[in-house]
Amino acid sequence: MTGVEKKLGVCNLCEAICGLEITLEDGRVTGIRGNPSDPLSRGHICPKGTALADVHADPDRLRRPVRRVGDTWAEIGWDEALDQVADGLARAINDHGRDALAIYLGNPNAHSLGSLTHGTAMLKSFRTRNKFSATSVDQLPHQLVAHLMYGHQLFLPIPDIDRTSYFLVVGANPMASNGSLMTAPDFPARLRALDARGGRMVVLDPRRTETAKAAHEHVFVRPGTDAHLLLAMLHVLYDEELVRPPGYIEGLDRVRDAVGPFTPERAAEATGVAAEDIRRITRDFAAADGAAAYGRVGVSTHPFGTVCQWAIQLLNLLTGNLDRAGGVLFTSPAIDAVGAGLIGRGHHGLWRSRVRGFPESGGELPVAVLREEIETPGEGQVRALLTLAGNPVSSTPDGGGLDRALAGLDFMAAVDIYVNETTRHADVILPPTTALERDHYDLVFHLLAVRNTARFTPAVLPPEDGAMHDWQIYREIVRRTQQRLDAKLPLRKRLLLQTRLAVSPTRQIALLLRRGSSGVTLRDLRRHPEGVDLGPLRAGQLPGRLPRREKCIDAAPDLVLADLERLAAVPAPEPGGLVLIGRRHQRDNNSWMHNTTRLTKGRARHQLLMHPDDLAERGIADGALVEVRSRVGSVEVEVHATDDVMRGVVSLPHGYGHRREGVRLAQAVDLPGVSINDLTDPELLDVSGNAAFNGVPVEVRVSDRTARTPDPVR
Ligand SMILES: Nc1nc2c(c(=O)[nH]1)N[C@H]1C(S)=C(S)[C@@H](COP(=O)(O)OP(=O)(O)OC[C@H]3O[C@@H](n4cnc5c(=O)[nH]c(N)nc54)[C@H](O)[C@@H]3O)O[C@H]1N2
Ligand SMILES: Nc1nc2c(c(=O)[nH]1)N[C@H]1C(S)=C(S)[C@@H](COP(=O)(O)OP(=O)(O)OC[C@H]3O[C@@H](n4cnc5c(=O)[nH]c(N)nc54)[C@H](O)[C@@H]3O)O[C@H]1N2
Ligand code: SF4
Ligand SMILES: [Mo]
Repeated sequence: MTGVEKKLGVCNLCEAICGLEITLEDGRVTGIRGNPSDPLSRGHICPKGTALADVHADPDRLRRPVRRVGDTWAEIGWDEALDQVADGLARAINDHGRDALAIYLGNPNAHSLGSLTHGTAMLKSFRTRNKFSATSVDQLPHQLVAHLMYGHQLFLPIPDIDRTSYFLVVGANPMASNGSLMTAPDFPARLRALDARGGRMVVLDPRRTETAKAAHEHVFVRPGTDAHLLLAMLHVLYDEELVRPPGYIEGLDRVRDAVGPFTPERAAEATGVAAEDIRRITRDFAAADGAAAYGRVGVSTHPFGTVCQWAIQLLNLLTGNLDRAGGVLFTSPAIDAVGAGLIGRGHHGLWRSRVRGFPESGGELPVAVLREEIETPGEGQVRALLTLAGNPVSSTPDGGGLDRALAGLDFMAAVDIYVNETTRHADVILPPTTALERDHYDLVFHLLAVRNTARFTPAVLPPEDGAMHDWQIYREIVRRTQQRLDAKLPLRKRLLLQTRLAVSPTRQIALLLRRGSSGVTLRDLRRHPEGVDLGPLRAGQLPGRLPRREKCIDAAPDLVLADLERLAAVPAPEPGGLVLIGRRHQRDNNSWMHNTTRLTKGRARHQLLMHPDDLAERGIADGALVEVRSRVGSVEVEVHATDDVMRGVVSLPHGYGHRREGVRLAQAVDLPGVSINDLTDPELLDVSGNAAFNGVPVEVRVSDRTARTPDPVR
């Protein structure tokens, strides 16, 4: 059969969840564009969305399970592969106990329906304390703060950017990232609308980013010091009597006392932001008719991420902007994973990591401790690892150290589609189908979106012959591992689990929609594959919707207040020192998708960005090959002079550095660039356990090796 056909699809690469219109010719994808009738994304698409076709067609992508044989890989059948995985996992557990198995979940799990419905069940079945995920190199502080203040780790207020008149952005670059914990497809259009209605966007960032350039005001802030600035803003609110909190809040006396010592003058010293600017921004924020403060990766992967996210919540709360149109609001998704209890409320400190004694948060340990749990002998040592859509060698602090540790595991399995920096250590890799081949409903990102919508997208392409979906793989791993365990789950639990795993993700969505209060059914969504509009975010829902049993917000969690002492004790930065921050680019996607020319062509963007005066001071020429050294390691990379970074700050993109032995990503290994996480430090953690990637002390000097011809930049 031949012919041209158009189908509606969805992009699952970032949190913007754009609706797509996909052209198929003879079953091959020949075109992808944004779907203008999607009520949320309204036709938006970015270059990565178009590259979804390349993932599907990628010759590097694994299509059959593979087993490592020495330095090479052999394709094997599913049955054999799944048995080998179950053998390896069960052996570790039977011989050394449940905690001998560690699991790491990467970012794409949040973007796959099957992983959300079936992955969680699989994890529970292993009952290991060594559970890790990208959460602890990303948004853990948000979850901990939401858990402590509101009573649920994912009860997160979303900036109402379509109605706000003052958008304060701290450490986020939505012009490149398309928004995070704020699903906001076509951020540029939303920003133009804000501007047209006379609103302002103010950005606090150590780099003059794409977002900073589009803002009404950009203020440089020294990396890692934002907590001082945000606390000083709270201080000003009290000092100038601008506080007007709602009635359903407790602990405000303690907040006022706690922020007392954090004056704008003290903040100016720490952050480099003038005290008068801090006062002015605070006054403007408090006076605005609908203001939203928003902080993301820049103040999450941060030494005081939890304090920062708490202070941002309080900025919104104390100025009356929580639960108010134009402020920050809670979504009302058709499937309310929070309200319905699909996701647990969260907890902290129920157990601790074996070696460093770091508390768990929400059932996970900080991935920064994974390496020592593998390398330190003794009862409870990690012997086997299962990674699910994750690349911790590239994504976690001291990835280079973890890389070496993985080589010492008894057994490793990966559910992944590539042989990359991490999965090259696996004994077996199980590759699931990819985005275009599976049904999708966004359980996570509707929950975090700036507008209430619902959309179900049936698979655009049939699975390739003999392929398995991730949820089918998980189901089989559970079944086969349980069979082999000496200490199986109790029969009742096992039956319950099997019943749950037997129901397909799509069927689960149908049931969950029926349980929700939107009135939308799966049939409705099948009839409207472009998506259904459920209206703008709603104001005035509190305190009724608060998950906390007291129906009251805790403004002063002990854990956060105690961390202010740690903040107060931080010594002043070394004069003339350099600190490292990361960055994202519109055409990069974390640590993968570097093997498509569609995204990598054009000017190089892997360089270390450094201020011209900092270069001059060290006698380094623009374009030189430099050595960047931290406590943990060193890398060599070309430097690019730019005053887009503040003095004392250098920046490397995250997700680069594919030239490791055995990586099978044909184009990516030729891409210049190094891994920033060969420099980041697992000792630098927020109180939540989140990695503090921002503000890592480094030294930069000319490399001993002769510089290669510098790549042209931007
Ligand atoms: N220094 C520094 N480090 C960072 C960050 C930073 O800003 N700076 N950012 C952090 C953040 S926010 C995040 S989210 C993490 C991400 O860290 P990770 O989640 O560990 O890494 P990703 O790069 O998202 O890797 C995704 C993996 O999933 C595989 N994959 C892709 N699609 C599929 C699929 O459909 N199914 C399966 N099974 N596998 C698939 C890819 O091959 C790859 O191995 O990195 C963090 N690390
Ligand atoms: N194109 C593209 N889009 C993506 C991704 C991608 O890899 N590429 N990844 C997706 C993922 S997993 C995530 S989590 C989101 C992240 O989404 P964002 O948080 O919007 O993205 P980042 O570019 O990491 O923005 C962090 C900003 O914080 C700044 N910063 C660094 N240190 C500090 C500091 O100490 N203080 C302050 N105030 N700012 C600081 C950085 O300069 C940067 O501009 O993006 C998602 N979208
Ligand atoms: S902004 Fe780009 S990567 Fe993100 S969902 Fe839309 S098309 Fe995909
Ligand atoms: Mo992320």
